[in-house]
Amino acid sequence: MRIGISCYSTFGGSGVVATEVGKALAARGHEVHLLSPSLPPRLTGFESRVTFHEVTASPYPLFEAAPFSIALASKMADVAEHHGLEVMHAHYAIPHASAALLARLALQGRLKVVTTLHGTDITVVGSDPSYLSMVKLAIRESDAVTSVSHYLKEETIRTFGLGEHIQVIPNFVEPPEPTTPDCRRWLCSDQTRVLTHISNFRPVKRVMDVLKVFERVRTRIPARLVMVGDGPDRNEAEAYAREQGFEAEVRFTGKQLDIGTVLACSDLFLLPSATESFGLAALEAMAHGVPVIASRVGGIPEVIRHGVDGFLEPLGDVDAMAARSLELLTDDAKRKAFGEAAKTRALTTFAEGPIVDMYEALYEKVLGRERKTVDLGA
Ligand code: GMT
Repeated sequence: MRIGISCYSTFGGSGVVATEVGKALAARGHEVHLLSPSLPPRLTGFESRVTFHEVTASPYPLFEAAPFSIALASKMADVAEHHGLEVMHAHYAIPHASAALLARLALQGRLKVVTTLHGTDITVVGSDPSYLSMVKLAIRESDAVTSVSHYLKEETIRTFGLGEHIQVIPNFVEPPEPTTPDCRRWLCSDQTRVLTHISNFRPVKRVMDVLKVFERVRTRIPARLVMVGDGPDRNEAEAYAREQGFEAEVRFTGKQLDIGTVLACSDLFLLPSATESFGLAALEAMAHGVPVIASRVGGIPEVIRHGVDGFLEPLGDVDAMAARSLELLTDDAKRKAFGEAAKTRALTTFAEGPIVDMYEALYEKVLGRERKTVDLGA
């Protein structure tokens, strides 16, 4: 098949999933065209069947803001026309799905549109009156719609009153590359426990809760906190660590491409989000054998089993999260058992192969074809 994939190029999970789906499809012999405002962070190496198309909205004095959605729709239509794309897979409803529908219109229906809902496009920004009608249109008019968790499907139906046809296709993770746990050396001694958080530091991630959990843990055991990522709440978090006098125990790394090395050095992952449709960062931690302490919200319980791969506590309950953190950090055998369970779950239930099979089968379904075996030599 010739497939277009449209996504954001930021470090967020939707761009990660879109890029990994594209790479996996290309490895199966499909021709993949990735459209994004800039090179997605996970598209680092040369992939022989992946072509990248940068989407740029040209400025013009009349425009108050360059219309990215129109530039994206135009690029989708051009790439589909010139490369004979059959399917455009839009990752994140706003504006990828509505742009894909416009491209389909421009091509008089000669392009199928598959939309994947990732989370905040429904739960946070999607229900904002300035986007709501277009998100509804995307859910109603796409040839197929997927969501990354059952929670997100239910939330879509609850918010928009439609979406019974949505197919749940969860996110996936690949087995981690072998890494040497080098960062332990710059972080701490072997007796010191390492807690990690990775996110875009937006309010929904509640990074202050991460700091407050760590603050409680550090008074009981030697510990370090690694904060990976960047975003609006980073300054407040850094200031809090300084004001409370534990800034030397917290390392803010900023955005990192190599999260594998950080996770390989971690004993525990913290994800106290206000909402999370899935929690891809937690799944990546689990794949590295790192247990997770998270809030019991959204789709997180579909990923992390309470008392098996980690612990889920009420939203904002930093005392409970700290107590659970200490429970695992002070008991090596328990932490190892949780880490092993987490790894097994990540690499079996959320293994790449069967999940990419689901996307492949869905494309074939919208194209009205029977399932075919792809010849890798083609
Ligand atoms: O978490 C974010 O704010 C970024 C967002 C994105 O689109 O990249 O993440 C969402 O999609 C991820 C991939 O499907 C999910 O793992 C995240 O849980 C989801 N974020 C939220 O629901 C807050």
